[in-house]
Amino acid sequence: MKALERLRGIVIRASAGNYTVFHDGREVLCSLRGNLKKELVMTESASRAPRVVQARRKRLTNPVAVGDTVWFHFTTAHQGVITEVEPRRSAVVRFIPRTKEVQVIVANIDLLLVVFAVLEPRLDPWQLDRFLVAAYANGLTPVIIANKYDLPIEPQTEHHLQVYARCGYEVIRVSAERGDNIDLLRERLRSLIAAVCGPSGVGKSSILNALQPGLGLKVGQVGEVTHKGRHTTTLAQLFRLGEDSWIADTPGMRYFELWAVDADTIWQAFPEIRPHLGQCRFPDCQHDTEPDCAVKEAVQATGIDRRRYESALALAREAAESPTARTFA
Ligand SMILES: Nc1nc2c(ncn2[C@@H]2O[C@H](COP(=O)(O)OP(=O)(O)OP(=O)(O)O)[C@@H](O)[C@H]2O)c(=O)[nH]1
Ligand SMILES: [Mg+2]
Ligand SMILES: [Zn+2]
Repeated sequence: MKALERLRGIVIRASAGNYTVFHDGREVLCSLRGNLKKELVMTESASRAPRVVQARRKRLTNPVAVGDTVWFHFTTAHQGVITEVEPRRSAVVRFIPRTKEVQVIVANIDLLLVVFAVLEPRLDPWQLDRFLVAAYANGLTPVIIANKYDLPIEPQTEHHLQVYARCGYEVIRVSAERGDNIDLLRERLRSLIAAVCGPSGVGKSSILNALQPGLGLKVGQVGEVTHKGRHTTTLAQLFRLGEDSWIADTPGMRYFELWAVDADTIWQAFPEIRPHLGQCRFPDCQHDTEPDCAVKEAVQATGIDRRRYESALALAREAAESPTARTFA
């Protein structure tokens, strides 16, 4: 018999020990080599993202996740077994309080598309800030997608979008319905793995459908209302866009649960505030009522948006009060 050929692929679906691996234009249903699970827990990759580091200290429920690059070999004409998992570049993880385990929702995401509508529902910058902090804590690069650009834009919303752009965030304005900037977005995603997140009803599924006609995701249906007290079994799934781009639809990511994110990390998550950190009179300055606070001075003296500062302050307070599991969006 011919020696088993090792092949490389990407996990696009995972459920109950079965992994769909995409390789050379086809899907191969794979299982895991017997003791791989144990080994992987020991050798989880060394990413510097705060949450990934935290994740390595906790037990992982799923050592192989959607988005992982794996090596496998065929066991039958259509099925295979995964023998190796490459180290992760990033991981979106979720903490399950009941079992104290960590679940990787999706691995190796290059970009996180934070989708909001300009109207219906109106863009809520406080909520958007939470997603952006969550992206930072997960070590992900966010891109703000302002959808429903076919609807009238209120001056306040336009103002918020300009503030985000000034802070250095990439903002792409699209209309899934009319097709505005969908080609531009598709180009932006080329050769990358992206995931969408954002509140319900903003048009995430509509954008995926517009990017990839024929995908046929259900639109206009409000998804599961809450994840409280349990975790859904539905994890991410990767959809292929064109030749070499992938986009994850991640049901769990409407609700970011941030855990073990401390106040410092929250302040650092604000790129316009970051350069002013570490310069306050008190090393443990909360940037609130303390005298000689470099952050507050910067808010007075530079163009830092006051609402963004207040948003950071509120999130940092929240983090200080309940340092463990919190629902984060
Ligand atoms: N006017 C307008 N409506 C849109 C646009 N994109 C989506 N919609 C509508 O917004 C509603 C919600 O769209 P979905 O794509 O289901 O939103 P979603 O973000 O996937 O929502 P969940 O799955 O509940 O998280 C639907 O009625 C869409 O037809 C757009 O660009 N313009
Ligand atoms: Mg949807
Ligand atoms: Zn300060």
